[in-house]
Amino acid sequence: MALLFFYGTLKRDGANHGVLVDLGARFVADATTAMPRVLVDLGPYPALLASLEGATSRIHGELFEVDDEMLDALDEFEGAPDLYRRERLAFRTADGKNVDAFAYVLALPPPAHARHIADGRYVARGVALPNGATPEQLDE
Ligand code: PCA
Repeated sequence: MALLFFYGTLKRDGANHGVLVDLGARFVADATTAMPRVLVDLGPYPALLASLEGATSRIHGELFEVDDEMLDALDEFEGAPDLYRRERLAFRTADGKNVDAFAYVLALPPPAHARHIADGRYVARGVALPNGATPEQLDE
């Protein structure tokens, strides 16, 4: 089993949550990144940046457990490794446990139109992407 943290359109109220449902992912807990990080809105979906520069807040999201065999399908949906790359980071669950999990971090420099989400919470649903995320969706 693999533990993954979702902060964007794959969350339970997100436009692409059906992808997790179809893969049989199991909700584990609400959680935040252990450290402040930078979350930006790219338009169709948000992204956690690799750089810590300008980090103001921990990022809020949800931990899910999936079978290891499902990781390839998730990577493909997220356009990994070109658009996002799956990285192991530290998280804290809502009930105070420290855990490591994978999260999708933007693999590209953020586009100029990226908007900082200073409170670390992506509340939009985002855009449903039946064929997954690609770098081309970020051109504006
Ligand atoms: N999907 C992944 C990364 C960004 C997005 O919209 C997620 O929900 O964590």
